[in-house]
Amino acid sequence: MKIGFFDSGIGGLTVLKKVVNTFKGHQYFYFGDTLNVPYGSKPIKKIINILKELFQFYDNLGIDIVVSACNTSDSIILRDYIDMSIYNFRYISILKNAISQIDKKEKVLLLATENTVKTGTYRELLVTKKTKLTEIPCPLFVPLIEEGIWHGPIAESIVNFYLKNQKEYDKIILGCTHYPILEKHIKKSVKGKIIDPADGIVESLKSYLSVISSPPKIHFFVSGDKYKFIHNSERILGRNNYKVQYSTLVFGE
Ligand code: DGN
Repeated sequence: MKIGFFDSGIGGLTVLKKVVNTFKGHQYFYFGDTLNVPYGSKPIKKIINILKELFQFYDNLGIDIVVSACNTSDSIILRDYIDMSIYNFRYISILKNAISQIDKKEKVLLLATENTVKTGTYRELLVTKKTKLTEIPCPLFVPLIEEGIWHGPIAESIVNFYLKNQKEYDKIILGCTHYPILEKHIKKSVKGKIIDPADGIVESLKSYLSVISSPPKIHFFVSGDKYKFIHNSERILGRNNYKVQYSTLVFGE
């Protein structure tokens, strides 16, 4: 099968990694919009235009399943700004797969981008669970991660800046696909069970994908600096683990 992913940058690779490691030998496509990262503070109209062009491109490629590896985009898409019924692929929402891991009446902390929090989509989806929700936008996390600063005192102090003096939660949703990269620091700053929505995505995909033992093929499309992306993606996915191809592609110009 052909499975497409998208994110503003390298964050969605945390989702891709879990999917590829589970289902292996399919054909994977990943769009990392590093020219326009971060989406968290971009005008929503700009993100919508980029996504519409990307979805048409994926549809033309004959992609079977498109996985949202970007909470910010998904929180906009679920608001019906884009008519998803015109595309032939199945769309997998990351927010819905995060919510599926939350139980009723839990005390939940949502860490996400400014735009994700602003859309209120998580808030609305959680209403049925009657949770006690606290939302913290963490706008410095994405630029930090895109710069490759994942460990050490700078990463630690930025995480601490947003999360100090937090009480204990039942669940902490990593509501941005970049954030699992800082999980070690987040765990030190605030107590609660970490929820990575990517785990829900892997579960959902079990209904559509079989495990194929042959090596996976991944085609990366990157809008910004290709070599910076390759360096970061090798740090996340490992080197030489997959057959990979990189192309430059820009949407929303
Ligand atoms: N990784 C994305 C998300 O899950 O929201 C977007 C991050 C960003 O561009 N700010």
